[in-house]
Amino acid sequence: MSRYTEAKCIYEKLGVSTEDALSALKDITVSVHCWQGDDVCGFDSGEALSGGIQATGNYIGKARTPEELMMDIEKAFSLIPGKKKLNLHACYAITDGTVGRDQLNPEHFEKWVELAKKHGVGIDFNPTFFSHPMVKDGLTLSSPDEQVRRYWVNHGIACLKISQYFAEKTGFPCVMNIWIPDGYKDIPADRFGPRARFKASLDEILATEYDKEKVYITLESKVFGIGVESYTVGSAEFCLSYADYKGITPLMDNGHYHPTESVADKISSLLLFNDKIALHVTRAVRWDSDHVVLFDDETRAIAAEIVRCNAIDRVFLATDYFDASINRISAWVTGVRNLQKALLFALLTPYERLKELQDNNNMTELMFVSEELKTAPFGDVWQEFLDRAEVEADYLSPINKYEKEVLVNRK
Ligand code: RNT
Ligand code: ZN
Repeated sequence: MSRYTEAKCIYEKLGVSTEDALSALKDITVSVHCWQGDDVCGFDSGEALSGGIQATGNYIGKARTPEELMMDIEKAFSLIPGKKKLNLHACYAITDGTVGRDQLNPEHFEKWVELAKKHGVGIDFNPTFFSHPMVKDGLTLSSPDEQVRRYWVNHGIACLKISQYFAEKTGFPCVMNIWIPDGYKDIPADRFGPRARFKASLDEILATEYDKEKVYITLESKVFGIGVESYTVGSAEFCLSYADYKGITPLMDNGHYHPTESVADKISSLLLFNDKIALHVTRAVRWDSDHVVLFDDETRAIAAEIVRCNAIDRVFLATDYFDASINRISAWVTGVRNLQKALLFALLTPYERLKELQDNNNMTELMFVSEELKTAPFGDVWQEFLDRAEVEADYLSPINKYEKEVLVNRK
C-alpha cells in the first residue's frame, strides 16, 4: 500500500476524505506577490523603498530589470503547485523612465500581460503610493497639499483602468488593492482632517467607471508603520467603514494589527457583512516585518477559518512578504507552499463534526479529535498533491542550481 493510500484510510477513520481535500486545494488560487523578487524596488522611480515598510538583507541575485524579475517569477511558478495569479504593483511598469505614475496606462504593462497569458494566470494589481518623489511628508491621498493629493488620485484612476485591462486581457477578474502609507510618527493634532481627505480621494478614484464583474477594489488597513507609529490614516475602522460605505472589499494583512489580535478571528465577522474579503498573508515577527510565511499556527488558523466558514470562493488570497536575506526564489516558494499546506491541513479537518461537538458542548471530544488530527499523516497527502501537480518536493536543488547558474552573475 502506498503511503498516500494508508493516509487516506487513516483520515477516513477521522471522517475526512483526502480526495475531496485534494480536489478543493487544486481549485484555490493564490495571488503571488511579484515584489519578493526585487525587495519591493520596482522599476519606475529609482527611489529607495519608503512608506514605512522595509526589506532587510542583501542576498545575491536581486532582480534588477523586468526581464530578470520575470525570469525569477517563472522559476518560482514552476516550483509552486496549484493555481496562481500574478500580483503586480504599479511601480513595476515598464516605461522609458519619463512617465509619471499619474500617466500610467495599459501599454506599460503589456509585457506583464504576455507573461500572465503564457502561464494561463490572471493578474492582480496595486497602485504604488510609496517610494516616489510625489510622496510629500509621507503623505499621498490624505495630503493637505492639493497638488500632491491630486497626483495620487490620478494615479489611482490610472491604475483602475489598467486593472480592467488586465481582466479583459487575461480573462480573470483583477483585484486592485489600495494601501496608503500615510500617517504620523508622533501624536497628530488633527486625526479627522487626513481621514476626511483620504475619504474624498477614494471617492474621486471610485467615481471612475469600471466593470464590477472584472475589477474588485480592495482597501487594506494598517495600525502602524516605521515612522508612522502614532497614527495611520487608513486604520482598520476607517477601511472597514469605507469598504462598507462604497461596497468595495476589505483587505486584512495579518501584519497590520496589534500583536495579540488574531486575523483568523476577524474573518468570520467580515464574511457575515461582505460578499468577498481579501487577505495579505504574511508573518510579522515582533512588528510588521513581512517575514516569509511559515506553516505555523497563525497561518493554519487563518486557513482553518476560510475553510470552516465555507468561504474558499469568497476570499481573495494573496501573499505579502519580502525577505532579502535568503534566496529570494526560495522565499517565494516556501511562503506560497506553506499557505497551500495550511489550506490542505484545514481541508483535512472534519469541521462539520467538530461544529456539532461544539454545539452539543462536547468540548472533551472536540479537543480529542483536534489533537489527534495534528499527528495524522498530513505529509503524505501533501506529497500526493505535489505528485499530482507534477512538482518535486525538493525545491531547494533546482533553486541552488539556478543560483549558481543565473543569480551569481547579478553583481
Ligand atoms: C504594507 C502593506 C502593503 C505592501 C505592498 C507592497 O504594509 O502590507 O500591502 O506590503 O503593497
Ligand atoms: Zn499587505
